[in-house]
Amino acid sequence: MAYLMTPHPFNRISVIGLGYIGLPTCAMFASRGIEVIGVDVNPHTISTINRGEIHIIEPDLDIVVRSVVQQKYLRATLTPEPAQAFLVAVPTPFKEGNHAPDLRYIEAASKAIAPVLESGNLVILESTSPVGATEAMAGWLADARPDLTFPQSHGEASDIRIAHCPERVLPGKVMQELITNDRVIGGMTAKCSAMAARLYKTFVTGECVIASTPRVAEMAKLAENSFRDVNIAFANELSLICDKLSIDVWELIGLANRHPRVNILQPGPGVGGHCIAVDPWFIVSSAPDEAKLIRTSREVNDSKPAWVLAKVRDAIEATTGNAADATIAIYGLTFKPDIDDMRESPALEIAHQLVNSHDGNILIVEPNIKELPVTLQSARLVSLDEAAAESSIHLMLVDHTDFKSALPPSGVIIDTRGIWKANK
Ligand code: SAJ
Repeated sequence: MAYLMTPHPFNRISVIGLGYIGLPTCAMFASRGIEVIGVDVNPHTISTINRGEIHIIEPDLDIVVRSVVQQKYLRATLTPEPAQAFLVAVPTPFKEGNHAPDLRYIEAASKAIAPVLESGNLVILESTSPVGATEAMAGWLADARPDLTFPQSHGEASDIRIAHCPERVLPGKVMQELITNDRVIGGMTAKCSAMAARLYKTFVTGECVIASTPRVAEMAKLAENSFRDVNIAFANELSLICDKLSIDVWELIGLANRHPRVNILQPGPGVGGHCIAVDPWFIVSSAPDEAKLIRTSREVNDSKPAWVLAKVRDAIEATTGNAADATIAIYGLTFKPDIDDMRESPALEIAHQLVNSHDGNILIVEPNIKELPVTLQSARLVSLDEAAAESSIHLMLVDHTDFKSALPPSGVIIDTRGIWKANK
């Protein structure tokens, strides 16, 4: 009996936005033999990728990108080209001042791909988005292409299929989690969802779970990151309470977590990154009167850097009458361990404040960067040994693997991650 294989319905797809999510997603599809056109507004990003190189740090991404560019499965360009499916993975920041979501990059991406859309195409919004963003994207596409029909007006009979499928991968484990995590798919109609699920099944081994609407899929992603933010805020609040009551918060959490239904997260200098420090505000912005706990958690986490800075000021006063005599070593600048990403990093914020206010020397140890950001040029990037030998105040901000194996230096230690305590 002849064995008939169903041909893969997608042989050419396009990813708009070649950042921390878009580029790994390109790599995944391309490594499965699909022609991928990556689109970005940054010419440097385009030329880097077309040389088979990458402009971000993410384990194993470089190997895959080099291979798929060499084999001509992945090509990057500034101008969108026709494809069967378009995945939009552009930033969704909030507006300065009021934390309202800023959808300008989704709008720009919609307007950029609209001219090349063809009947039968699928458009997926992957960017973490406020509730209603997928419908807004559908509106921008429809406005630009009155000759095509869209699900909001023509339902299952539409020319174009539209879905939201939020990315949910952990920076540092993107290449693994893209494959194994379940995906939430919220199509504007059942056919939109089915088509999106078929596309992701190209490389996803996790389940592709269909949500009833794009709105619930949008909210699911926001709820996931808010859940984590609220739980980290609980740990950060405990660290303040324990400090006041002269209790070691790390010991406390270790003891409490021995309860079978308790799993307290780790306190730190605050919450960073472009996701957890941002996404809960989208919920607050949509439901300001109801989202009390979510807003307070954001405020608790955002206030932690100021608390750490007060601890440093206390340490300076306790060790020397003259601040200029105190050399401060800062351990870590990134928003979490073993990456180079400093976006929304509380450690970077603390370093900036100290560089701008401290009269003495500041040394910075950050094994994941080769040079300091320009805004920190008056500080010195040094090795762990140099920092330990030359400083009187040691401020541990990021639990990098290199730091965890180092012995605590002598002098005053302000350890926001609880790693040197364990080494004592
Ligand atoms: N943090 C703590 N204590 C903890 C855990 C984390 O202070 O116990 C801090 C980290 O130091 C960091 C921040 O929280 O500053 C966020 O780090 P993270 O590792 O919790 O999360 P992200 O931002 O790297 O990735 C999150 C993930 N979301 C969830 O785990 C619910 C990821 O799955 C999402 O895909 C990603 O956000 C995203 O892109 O939205």
